[in-house]
Amino acid sequence: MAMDMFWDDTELIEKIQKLKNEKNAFIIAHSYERPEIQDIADEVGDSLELSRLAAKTDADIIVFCSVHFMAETAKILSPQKLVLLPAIEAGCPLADMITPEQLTIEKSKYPDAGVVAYVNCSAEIKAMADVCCTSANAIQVVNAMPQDQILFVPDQHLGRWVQKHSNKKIILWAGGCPTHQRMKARDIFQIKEEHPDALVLMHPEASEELCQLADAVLSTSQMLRFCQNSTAQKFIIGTEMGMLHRLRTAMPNKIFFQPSKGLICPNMKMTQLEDVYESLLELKYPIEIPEHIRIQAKKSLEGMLSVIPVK
Ligand code: CIZ
Repeated sequence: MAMDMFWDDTELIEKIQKLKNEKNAFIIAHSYERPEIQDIADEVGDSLELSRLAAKTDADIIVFCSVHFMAETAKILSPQKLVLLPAIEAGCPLADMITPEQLTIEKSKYPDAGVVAYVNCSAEIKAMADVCCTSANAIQVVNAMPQDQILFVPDQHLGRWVQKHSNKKIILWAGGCPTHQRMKARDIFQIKEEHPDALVLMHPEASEELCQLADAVLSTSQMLRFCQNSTAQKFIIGTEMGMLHRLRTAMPNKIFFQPSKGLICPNMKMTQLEDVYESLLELKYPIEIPEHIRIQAKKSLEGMLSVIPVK
């Protein structure tokens, strides 16, 4: 009895909704968040879709259930709003694989190269780049650059994927997402054997070997649209497991498989309902960015949006 009461979230969810309305807050959750967090959010999406929604809403408070760089992106675009990250320790190992000092050194080695930063990086790195990109628009952004040489940071796998679709010379940074790297080719062979009629969709943060095994290489927003428009019924989803909840919610009649148990991002799973409640109650944890960095980082994000607006 006591256990049942402990795990019943109904009351907590009601308290969250009440506080949200009282404080005119907007709760957004990344597609990699826990199912119960996605379910209480006003919107679920990829980092940039969510930041743009955050900028459009007339809410005073944005509770961004995700990791630090994503909440930062929302703050860069909406400096007047209070942007809260409920689990302050939720970082991103990929974003931590590049520092401003390291980028300064690398830029000096390639003075003629344009610098393209995947949005999975800190506000400081965004501020030092010429332009940002997401996994949904990286190819178009790189191809629109005036330079022939591009220093692409910090994800080497996405950079390699872009290189396959570009005549530019891409200089790769040795970063990568540990979650996507835990997926192995043998996982795909095994699940394909069990479900030969399922299409394999791979995220470009996965290794080249895995991308080669896929029917399509897509960002999370592209995966959603692909599955909605496809006549296929079964899909193997090569990205963080939270995405399966988003796809199953949007398409309850289709079947989605997770190819590897390793596809779980510990940072994305840090935010729990209790954190969202406390975040709203105590206004924890506000994201702040020094204004000179925010202005430069905003230019890099706007540069990307001028090449290819995110729908
Ligand atoms: O930018 C994002 O939200 C991430 C991390 C992946 C994607 O493909 O949407």
